[in-house]
Amino acid sequence: MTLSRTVSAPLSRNKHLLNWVNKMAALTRPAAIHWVDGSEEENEFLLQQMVDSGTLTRLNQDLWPGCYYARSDKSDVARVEDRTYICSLSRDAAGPTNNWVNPYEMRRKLKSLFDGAMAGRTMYVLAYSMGPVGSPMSQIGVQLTDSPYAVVNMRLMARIGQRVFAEIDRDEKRVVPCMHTVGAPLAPGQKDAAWPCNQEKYIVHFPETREIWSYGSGYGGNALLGKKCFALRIASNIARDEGWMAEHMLILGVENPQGEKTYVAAAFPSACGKTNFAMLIPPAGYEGWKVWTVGDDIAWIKPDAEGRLRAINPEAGFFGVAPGTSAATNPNAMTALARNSIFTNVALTPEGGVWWEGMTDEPPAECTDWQGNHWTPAIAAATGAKAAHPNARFTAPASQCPTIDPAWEAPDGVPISAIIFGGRRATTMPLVYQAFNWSAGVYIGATMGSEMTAAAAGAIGKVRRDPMAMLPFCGYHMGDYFRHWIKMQRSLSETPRIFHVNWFRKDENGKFVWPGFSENMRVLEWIVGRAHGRASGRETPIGWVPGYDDLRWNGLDFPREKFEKLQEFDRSAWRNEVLGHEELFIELHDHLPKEMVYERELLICRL
Ligand code: TSX
Ligand code: MN
Repeated sequence: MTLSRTVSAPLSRNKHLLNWVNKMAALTRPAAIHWVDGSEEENEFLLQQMVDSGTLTRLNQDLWPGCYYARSDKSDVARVEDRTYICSLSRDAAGPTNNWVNPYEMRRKLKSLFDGAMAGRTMYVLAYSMGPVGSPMSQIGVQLTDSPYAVVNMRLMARIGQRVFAEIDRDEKRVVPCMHTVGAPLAPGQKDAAWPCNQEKYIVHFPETREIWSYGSGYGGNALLGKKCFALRIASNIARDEGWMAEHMLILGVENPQGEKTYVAAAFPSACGKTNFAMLIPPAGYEGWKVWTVGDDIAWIKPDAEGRLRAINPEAGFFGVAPGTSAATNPNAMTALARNSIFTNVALTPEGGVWWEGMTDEPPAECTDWQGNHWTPAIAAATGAKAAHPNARFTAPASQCPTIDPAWEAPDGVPISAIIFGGRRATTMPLVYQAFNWSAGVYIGATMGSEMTAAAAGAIGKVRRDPMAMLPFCGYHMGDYFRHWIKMQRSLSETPRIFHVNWFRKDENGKFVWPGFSENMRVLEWIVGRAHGRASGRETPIGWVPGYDDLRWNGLDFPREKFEKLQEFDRSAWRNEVLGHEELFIELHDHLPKEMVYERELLICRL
């Protein structure tokens, strides 16, 4: 192997790690190997190198200090679910909701794809910890990547570098090996693309050997392997084997005026405003109340010695959807992303700033859109061109969120008193209801879903089931995953209470009935009250619901009749709803825990 540049000295003495790095370098044949130490100077060096190569634009530092901008290839803009594989030994272990390929066959394929794939590039050896370094709930990965963009983003999303190598060397901790290449080797003298990638993409997980191989993409969840690939798909397998839970959930803390703090975790399908909810600001009428943010996307939840669930956010940053994020919808996110952030596929303004649809009421007079084209509001009106891609992202340090919880890096996590499921539903689902018990709550999570919007493929108004918001992220059979949820109760002295919310119910004119956003605090207060056994509720066939007088209404003019409409239980709509549950269950039937069948029967009887 010939290396045109100095190989930086290995930062670990772990011989398994060194052997693996050498073996993978021999396979992918990079021009250099760079062990990522995670320092400020190294970060500056990588950023400058990407500015020079045209991958990044340095934003106007007076407006956006420490911020950079990237435009991806137009074919590399999102996770690729149809190219995502769970390669367990048996197809049955992956289940019908995952793409499966025989692991031996897939290894052969990957070996040929990765053969010489890093030629002409630097291979970065990126050690990262999901969760605070040294926490008993944390897990370590090492990503070998030829994407400096992935390195600088992972630096914001995880704890990386020297301190993680030290952790690996300290107690020979098991490490998840993660291979990543953009799949664009460079011949000598060949000019690089601003966003190198390959039209062919593979996002591959080997759950038994706890490995990740990602080929052909530099974008988000395809390339930042600590996030969806490790913290959800691989971690869900580890969690199932070890008796804990890796969930697609935000974590927030509600502090009341007495200083009592209650933590909840919540799972929503996409386009429900999960990040906004994680950073909620209490409305008028809630003086003395505070909502603290622990995480906006992933929760690792484990029973402690007392049998209570405790959760950590395994991430260190937010990789949020930019369009729709504004000072009106989420001022905390706007503060978090105002400095030291990376923007991908938003629009670039002539002043060297960024903009996206929904950021301000008034669009800029002109800008460069996410594909590098000239954009004006007139062009947009005539052609429908979007300045920012709908999946444009900001990568921002969690520490910069004004409401970041003082305990967000607590090694033992925070105690979880309630779990919230939700979906985007125009009908049927009330604003809020509480499950009768743990297994009824698991049933609610297992059957949750969102109605298709115009953007998604499929009939508008049809409910797309997304169990626990884990459909694209559960690394094994979904029926076994439900069983694991059911079984968790046995290791708990007290189960968190389980709720379902729906901010999106519409009236007969197609208008949202609930104002949402900050006003969701009123629902959150009831949930916290119920979790502590103080708030009252009424029994209905689907669960416990608040009456009008069970919510706080000061600061909001929301009439009783409107609330009754929002909470209305429609028996015939629910009969239809239960039929929809069956569709998913049929697919999973041979792995479905009997509790799911019983819960369904009980629900039908009550209807
Ligand atoms: O994020 C949202 N949340 C959660 C906030 C904590 N959104 C944005 C949608 C998807 C990314 C919402 N949209 C919410 C919501 O609670 N509710 C709605 C629907 C809605 C939209 C506009 C209004 C009201 C409701 N406007 C007025 O009432 C004026
Ligand atoms: Mn997510």
